[in-house]
Amino acid sequence: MTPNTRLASYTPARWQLVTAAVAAIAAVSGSFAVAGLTQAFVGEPASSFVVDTTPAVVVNTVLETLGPLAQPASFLLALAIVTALLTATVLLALEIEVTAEIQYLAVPLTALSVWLLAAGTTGAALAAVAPALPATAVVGLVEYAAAHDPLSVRRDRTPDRAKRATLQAGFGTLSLAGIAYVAGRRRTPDSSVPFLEGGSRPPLGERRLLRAAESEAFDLPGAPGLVSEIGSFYTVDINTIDPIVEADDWRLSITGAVGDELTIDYDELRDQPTERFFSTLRCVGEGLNDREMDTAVWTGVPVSELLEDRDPDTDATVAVVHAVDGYWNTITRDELERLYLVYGMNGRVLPREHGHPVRLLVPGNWGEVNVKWVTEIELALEDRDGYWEERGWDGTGEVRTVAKLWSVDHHEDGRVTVGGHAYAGRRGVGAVEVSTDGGETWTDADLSADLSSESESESDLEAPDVWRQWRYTWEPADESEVLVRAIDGEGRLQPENESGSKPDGASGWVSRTIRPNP
Ligand SMILES: Nc1nc2c(c(=O)[nH]1)N[C@H]1C(S)=C(S)[C@@H](COP(=O)(O)O)O[C@H]1N2
Ligand SMILES: [Mo]
Repeated sequence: MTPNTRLASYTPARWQLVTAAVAAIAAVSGSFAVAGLTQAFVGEPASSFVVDTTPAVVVNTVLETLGPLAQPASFLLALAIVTALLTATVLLALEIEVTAEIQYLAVPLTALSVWLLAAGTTGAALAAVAPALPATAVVGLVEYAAAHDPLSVRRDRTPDRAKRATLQAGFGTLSLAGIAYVAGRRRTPDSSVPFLEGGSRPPLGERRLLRAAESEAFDLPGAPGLVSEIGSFYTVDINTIDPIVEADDWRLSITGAVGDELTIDYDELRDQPTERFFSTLRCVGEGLNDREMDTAVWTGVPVSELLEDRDPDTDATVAVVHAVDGYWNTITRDELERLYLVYGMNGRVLPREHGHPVRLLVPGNWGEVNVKWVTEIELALEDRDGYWEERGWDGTGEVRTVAKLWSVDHHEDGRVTVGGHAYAGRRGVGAVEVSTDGGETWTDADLSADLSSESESESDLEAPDVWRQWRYTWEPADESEVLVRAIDGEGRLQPENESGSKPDGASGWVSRTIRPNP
């Protein structure tokens, strides 16, 4: 068989186009399988291109009309762009082969051009092999099948071998895409969020804290460690689609009853003296044993540093904090003194869903005080209701004490370990007590280390608040009613009386019926 006859069977341009498109989809799939949603994924540069070049007006209109579908839609657009680019690349390779009349020339050309495109746009040379390989395989298989396989072609009603081979490769690629989706999802770290100082790991200070949390944590099946992973850390806000605020565009103004008004941008904030510390967030709206309570290592700047030589009006009793999404909240003067402007979470840049690029953190207070996507701190002489206070909540003060029962582990020998997390804000957790007889008798549970002393606080600010894990193991003779309660660092017992979360947080002791394993 001469190259010419084979190529003749290949001339219908649309089959070249289909082959190229199939190869492009295989490339995107291969890349996703290996890289997941990271910087090394070929879809990533197109995705940031879409985000960067779309004007804010368009973004907002799209957000309004598409609502929660806006994010997947823009991602699909990015995928379409990169698939089109790759298709054009492979098409060019096939075209060159036909023109040069060199059989199989398109195979190495595909390998080279897809790799170049992927490596050039992502900057990840090794990971760029992942899209290049499957694309090359598709082109190679189609060419090979088109050139050989006369027998099966004869049995086939389709006379065009190339068409048949292309369709086969297409089905193969579809299954590849399915597998790639699953594999890539696994590989997508919470960590498509870059590290604070770039590179491939958290900065040293944050790493020290993360390691401390890891080594001190109890292993409680079904419950988080002492630090919650980004991605499983709860999120609560008033938005269907969170705002996108680029670090370069971010400004914070401190206004109102302040001597010198002050505007600071992201770079200036990052030049300020930094602290890194553990702090737990808990939403006032959560049910007693729910999971809207998590802990991270935060990196940020104490606002007191910024205010120091601004001479704020001593009559200013409150500060109203405003955010990009229209959310606002009022904090007291005392809370202002111990407020942080946070830009890092677990050694990474603050993720979008947690307020990128900068949020507030008032350690020890309910979650709603910790305004995300913050834009303005307005010092004021009179108290003002915040967003949730206007809606009947009263959850801006210090958190209530709670012990959660999040983990039940049946051992083979019949013993059971129950465990969870206890939190009491800046009061700290002093003890956790467990009853296995419906509250008749109580025993101290094991407590994980108090991590607050590990926090790195250069200012005089008090070490911020952090939860502790508790666990208790016993051998239930029969069905037991397990109850758990915390005692804060000031010796105060978690209140027993039960109430729902509105307006100021759920109250009561968590209980659970445990049956011995049959
Ligand atoms: N800008 C803004 N900040 C916000 C909110 C919001 O809706 N908008 N929700 C608050 C509430 S009710 C809680 S519990 C915390 C949750 O923070 P997280 O999503 O980082 O866990 O954010 C607070 N900050
Ligand atoms: Mo909340």
